Amino acid sequence: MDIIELDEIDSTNDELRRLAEKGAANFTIIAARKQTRGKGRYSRNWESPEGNIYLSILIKNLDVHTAHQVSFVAGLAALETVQINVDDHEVRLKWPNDVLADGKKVAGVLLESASSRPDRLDYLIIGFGINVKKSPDYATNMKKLGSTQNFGIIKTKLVDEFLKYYEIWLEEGFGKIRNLWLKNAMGLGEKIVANLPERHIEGIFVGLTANGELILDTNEGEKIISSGEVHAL
Ligand code: BT5
Repeated sequence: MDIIELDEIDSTNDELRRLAEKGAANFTIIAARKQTRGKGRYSRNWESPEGNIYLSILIKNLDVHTAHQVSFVAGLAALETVQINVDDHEVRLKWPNDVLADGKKVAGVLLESASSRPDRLDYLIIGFGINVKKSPDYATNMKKLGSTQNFGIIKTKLVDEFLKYYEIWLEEGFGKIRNLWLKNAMGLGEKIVANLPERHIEGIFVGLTANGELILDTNEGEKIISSGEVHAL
């Protein structure tokens, strides 16, 4: 798979959106050495100095009802990528798709989409930020975790792992992806808190629904969380 390599860009997601609007092909991939306006979810900032991976993949014409499941496909790919060479550390997925090593964030994924019809997405952009050599103080990176892997190999691995899990999703369905994801989940069976815009909900993280929502067992029964932030208690 070819990767369009850029030295610097505002955001690989934004650049890929611009390319998509001009008709870029399915599975166009772009990567940049650094970003000047890297983005997280909810318009948050993603620190993007040179030395890390910033890579976005374009997928066109997905079913609008299942497209968000690709978020778990992407999480698994990021997890496998971070895990090369960092065996002595606990690398886990945090819902919906952060990768944490020893409890600190080492990678994040941002999904963005566009649709002009009710049933299909025109496209989905999957943006990966993987801290290879640099990270904010509160986070971590692969080098700190002992990885000596070559940058190019890590990038190729990320794309290969994404395509591998994407194929599994297409052929075996979300159930398989969900199970793989849960095997690597942080806090399963433990008490966590979900921060929603209007309130916080505490409960035991018991699993994911058939659609990837978080299931919390709370004092008021089972609650289904479809978006937001979760933290260990
Ligand atoms: C994410 O958002 O984790 C998604 C990050 C996706 C970044 C990629 S890079 C390629 C593509 N192009 C883009 O412009 N974005 C994508 P979220 O869960 O909202 O986490 C954001 C929060 O993580 C921030 O508010 C900070 O607290 C923290 N943070 C910022 N930069 C970080 C970094 N480099 N490493 C770890 N944590 C970081």
